[in-house]
Amino acid sequence: MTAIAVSGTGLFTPSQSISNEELVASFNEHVRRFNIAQAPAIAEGTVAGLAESSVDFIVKASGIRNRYVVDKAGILDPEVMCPRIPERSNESISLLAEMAVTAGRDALVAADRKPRDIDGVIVACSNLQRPYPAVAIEIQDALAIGGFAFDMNVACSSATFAMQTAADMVAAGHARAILVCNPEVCSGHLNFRDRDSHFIFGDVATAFVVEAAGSAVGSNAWEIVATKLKTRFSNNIRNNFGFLNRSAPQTIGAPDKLFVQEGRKVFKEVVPMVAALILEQLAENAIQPDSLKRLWLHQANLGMNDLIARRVLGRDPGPLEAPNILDEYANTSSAGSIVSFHKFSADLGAGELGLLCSFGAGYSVGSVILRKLA
Ligand code: CO8
Repeated sequence: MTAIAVSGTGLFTPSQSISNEELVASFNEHVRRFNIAQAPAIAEGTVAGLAESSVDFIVKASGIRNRYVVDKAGILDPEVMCPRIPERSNESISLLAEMAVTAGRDALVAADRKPRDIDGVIVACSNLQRPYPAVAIEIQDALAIGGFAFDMNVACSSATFAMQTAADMVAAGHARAILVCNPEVCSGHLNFRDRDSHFIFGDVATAFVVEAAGSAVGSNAWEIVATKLKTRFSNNIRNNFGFLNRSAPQTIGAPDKLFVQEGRKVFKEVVPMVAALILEQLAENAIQPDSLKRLWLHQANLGMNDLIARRVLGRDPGPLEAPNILDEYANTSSAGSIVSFHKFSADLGAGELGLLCSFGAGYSVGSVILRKLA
């Protein structure tokens, strides 16, 4: 079997950000206005009054302190509470493709590759801007890459599932190298009026190049030692937005057409599923957990990551063993573990092992053992 590598990564971070303090101030203003407007119905008991959000709760429950977004003004306006993103003409590059192209160029530079060296583009993310033409084909066109391109979606696990897909295609000889992009405008699908989840997500794009390990020349290239994917159906993270919505017009715009989750159930059910899958994968590859120098985990919740790291390592992780980017980026869905890998992998030495793992809606878990090349 040909050895395959992730030979370079790229990152696009939006220029605007929102702190917890700003987000909570806007949410609480919405609550105040709603409760005043609905005061008679609340007093009668026919409408439930809304409760305020709190910065302390957000930090304690999630570890999130900040998020980057593509439009701050719309999200923070209590009368709007969603990003305002003007439609672009079909002749202009779409927002998702634009973000991915920036991250993709970065990844090509890191891998020391030119577009002519790449034979395929995969966009792997939670929320695609449109059904077709594939955003990946738009990126392929913008970067002047040959070969083929397609979109795929496994929610938060999209990047790791695409890593295995790309690795399989390169190993099978279908492409010399593939650029995988993970553009995530999570703010577009987040219900900023929902107290339980309004703080969870941020926007970002990541990208990485997958090619044969033998030809990888990037200075931070990692051989893919093993991949392991698992899915198990659950309704605990769900979004019912889709093309059939117009066929049931009475529920268009209902809260379930945005991100909805049973956060506590997700926490309880996903932690054991992820820890078991990682331990199984390590055993199958005769790798001791202690040999892993770093865990680049999906960035959904700090408590979840601490627990998973503890179960895998059998002890508390050291400060840099399972790096956290949640505090700055919040949950960026499929891109989160790649952001962590992008920022916290270059310092490791040749031959050292790390593990990249994403998990989320589906449920889905994707785990990749990586070994640093020389
Ligand atoms: N401020 C103050 N108090 C609050 C707030 C708030 N904002 N929200 C809830 N509370 C209160 C509750 O009312 C409750 O009060 P009480 O105890 O009196 O009933 C108390 O705080 C505790 O509430 P929870 O039990 O809900 O709080 P948790 O400790 O469970 O924390 C979390 C909530 C942070 C959501 C946590 O459960 C969590 O992070 N779970 C894991 C979730 C997760 O990982 N999800 C992954 C989904 S992402 C994915 O797969 C991709 C989807 C596609 C992306 C879409 C883009 C938008």
